[in-house]
Amino acid sequence: MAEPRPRVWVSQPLFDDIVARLEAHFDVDAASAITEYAPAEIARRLAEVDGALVTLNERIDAGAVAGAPRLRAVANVAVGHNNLDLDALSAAGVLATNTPDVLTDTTADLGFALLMAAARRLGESERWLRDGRWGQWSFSTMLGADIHGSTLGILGMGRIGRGIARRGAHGFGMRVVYHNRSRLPDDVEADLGATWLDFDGLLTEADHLVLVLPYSEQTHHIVDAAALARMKPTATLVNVARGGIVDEQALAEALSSGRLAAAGLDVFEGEPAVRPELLALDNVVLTPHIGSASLATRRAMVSLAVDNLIAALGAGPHADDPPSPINADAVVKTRKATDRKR
Ligand code: 8YV
Repeated sequence: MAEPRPRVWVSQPLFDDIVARLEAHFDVDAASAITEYAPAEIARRLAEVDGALVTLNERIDAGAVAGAPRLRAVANVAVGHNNLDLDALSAAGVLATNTPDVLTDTTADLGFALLMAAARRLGESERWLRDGRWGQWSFSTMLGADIHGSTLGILGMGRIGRGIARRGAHGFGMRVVYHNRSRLPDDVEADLGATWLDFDGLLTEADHLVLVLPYSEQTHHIVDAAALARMKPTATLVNVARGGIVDEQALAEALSSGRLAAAGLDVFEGEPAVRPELLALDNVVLTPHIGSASLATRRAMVSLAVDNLIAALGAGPHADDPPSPINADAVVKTRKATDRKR
């Protein structure tokens, strides 16, 4: 008798034509409407499948995988994977994958757009014009901070950080300084025109500071009241990483007291909720987590996640060799140990 086909769950409506590629290999249960899942519902879905294609909105933790004996792969449609408990997935022998590279430049573009919008007060200017206040114009209306020739600070120098460095150094003649756990090789620094500083040096020297580091326990609220107090009062802060990196209450206070000139935020600690204190401020530009949101890039992300899921479940031309695994080494160890016990 033929083996039953593996079953996969697709948690949200993505691009139907791309998701349809899964059907060549698997029985697919794809959500037809945007859905907010309670943890028990995620566990129930995972219990029935061999693989899942999920977004950042689905938290896959120990509880979610505990009752999912068939589950072998979770493909995240995002490069960040703080929604996945990797230890729990690895311990259960579940391979997790993400979508790096395809979104690097689109997200770097958005980081730069937010930086320019915040420093040059675009949101505030537009609201002012629409409010019919142009008649009150004076020579000091909407004075902002220059981008060109200023010092661009970058916290986290991964792919997106480097994309932002390139835009700043080569496009706007900025001096680029960065802080990262590990320094880049000299030739990469030279190519980017970027100089490593310690965290305090980065805070004090940057005219504009862009956050692009992964979120973890170690980076939770790394930009807190003390860090904000070290920044120039004329500085701009941009966050395109994860909301939890910034203490938003401290940021709102710094922005409203004039301790910090401006901010551009694409990510928030309680997404989709945004703190009322931030919503009330004119000197912060707020966008709803659209870093990777160009049509071409979102399609490329779904396509890569589909390739990952097909390969991770041992099908397709790259069977068992998915393009972007996250926890492959740990999973191999778990699976070997499980095989030994059998
Ligand atoms: C999201 C992101 O994937 O990739 C990431 O880590 O934060 C974004 O690209 C996207 O906003 C969909 O949730």
